[in-house]
Amino acid sequence: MLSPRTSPTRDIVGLDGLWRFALDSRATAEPWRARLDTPLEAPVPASYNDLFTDPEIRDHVGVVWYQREVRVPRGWSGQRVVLRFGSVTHAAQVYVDDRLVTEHTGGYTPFEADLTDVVAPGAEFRLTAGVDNRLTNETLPPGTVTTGPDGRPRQSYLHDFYNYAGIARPVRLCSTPRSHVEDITVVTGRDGSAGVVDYLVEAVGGAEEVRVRAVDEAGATVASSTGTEGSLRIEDVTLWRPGAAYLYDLIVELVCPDGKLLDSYTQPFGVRTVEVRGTDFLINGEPFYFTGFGKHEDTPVRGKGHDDAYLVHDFQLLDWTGANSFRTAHYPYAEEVLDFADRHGVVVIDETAAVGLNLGVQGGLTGVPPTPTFAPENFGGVMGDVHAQHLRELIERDKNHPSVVMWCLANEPASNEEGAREYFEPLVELVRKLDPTRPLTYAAVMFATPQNDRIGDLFDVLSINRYYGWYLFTGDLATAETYLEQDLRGWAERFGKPVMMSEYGADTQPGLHSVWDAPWSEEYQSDLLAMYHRVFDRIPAFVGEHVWNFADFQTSAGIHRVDGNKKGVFTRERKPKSAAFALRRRWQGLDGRK
Ligand code: GCB
Repeated sequence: MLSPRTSPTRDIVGLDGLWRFALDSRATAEPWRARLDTPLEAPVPASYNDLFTDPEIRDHVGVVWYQREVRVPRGWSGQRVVLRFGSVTHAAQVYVDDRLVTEHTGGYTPFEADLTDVVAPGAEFRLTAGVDNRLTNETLPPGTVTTGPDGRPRQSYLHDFYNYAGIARPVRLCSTPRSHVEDITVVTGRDGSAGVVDYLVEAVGGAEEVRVRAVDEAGATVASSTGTEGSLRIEDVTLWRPGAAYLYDLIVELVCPDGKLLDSYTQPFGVRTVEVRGTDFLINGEPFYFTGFGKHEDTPVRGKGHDDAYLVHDFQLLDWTGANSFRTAHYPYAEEVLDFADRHGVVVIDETAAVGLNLGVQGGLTGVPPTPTFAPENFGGVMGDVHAQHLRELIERDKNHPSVVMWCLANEPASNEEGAREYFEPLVELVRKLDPTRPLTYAAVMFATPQNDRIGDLFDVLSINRYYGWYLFTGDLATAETYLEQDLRGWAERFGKPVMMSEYGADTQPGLHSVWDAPWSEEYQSDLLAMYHRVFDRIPAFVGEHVWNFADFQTSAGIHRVDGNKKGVFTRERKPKSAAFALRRRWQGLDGRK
């Protein structure tokens, strides 16, 4: 599925703005059949939870309705008309007037409905979307809905970030010609100083010719070809490098035998290679060391709604700290984020929404699950198929982004439990088939040790989440340092693969200071990070450090969280804590290390 882009043959009408909004419990039956009778309006894109003061809306479990009118441009006659949602969290039912036009489950990937035969150019239609936020043991992330004593549904889940829901990414009405480019896949390599660009075009329509050309940033055509499949050679190629992005455009045209242009689509791409060799992570054949963060899509009021102002500011702060990369913890981020990373040379580890495949977390620090995680009644049943579908949609969406250098299949799965290998083996096989070019990883939970992990050998890079000095040995950094080093050396020795820290950090209340190792103080956060860095620098197989988290973020209510998770080195409003300056000194090389 291609990202919506205008071209000489394609138009887009943005449908963002205020839509009518109502809880299902307050709407009439089959609310898509008429104008939604509600005093409320909700912005798109945004999560709906924090917009209203009514607690029933914030904590709602189930379906809500969004509705607006849409007019199809008059000039679109003879065109194919496609409605596209960037994401709906977590499941959607979409109606055009009285008709169901599409359904989709999975809260962080796009979906489309072909409306060509349903709507008419120049005419208006009523667009209604039902949005379901329920998480079950057949969704990713998973969760459980129970009924409280008062008969109300209650949602619980196994991850700590708040279950924001709604239409969180842009909605667009797009026109394409009926004969059109449906999909493009670009894979790049190098041959000496030349770039080799293998492309595959999927076209729908008649027997028209496919013309392909690569254009550089100055607008010069540097290579061209014809046919749905082929290889372009760019002499003296300018590589896409971390910190020094360079993008070419692949212009794909469908042309009639008489020379008439039927469709045109421009796919940006970067020429770069990614490879794991021994214990090195190589980009363009050069060792790359990840510095950066696990992030979240999370801002005040908007929740997980995409926001270009926060996008720009967050990337400014990444650059300011000297971060060269981030992980899309714990779900695929908006396409706008990856496009920006492509243009600005920021490296991305792209993660699925598979967070919480671990019942051990219910056992607290013991990690003992109440029932086995991969038992058929838990995640050993249909979840594997659900997970496979999430991976297909992720790779289909993100395969052409040069910024994406690795797929992360899951965060903190129960990789130490029986059944983990049987669960992950087919998924790893699937991803390697869909994309043989990118390395694979998963983020290992603290209960998974170098001794009991069952899946590390299936992957290319070992990403380790650890909280020594926070959840374990709280306030005792000396003991934490000993255990951390032993643990990380264990992973490096057992697997002989690159190891990176995918999470480490400490909750920190800005403004709290101490001369001692006092958890929650700004000094403790900085000292804990410095302790981890000493250990990393002693382990040769180490390829990166991603602090948890870039910024404070909202969580569900709990006695160990005060208005959310405070492990950010920036506050939720993006103000720096002391640790941000300490990281900047290390990552910008101001401490003399570089
Ligand atoms: C983890 C999770 C992350 C949490 C973090 C924490 O291991 O991967 O989602 O937010 O710990 O702060 O507890």
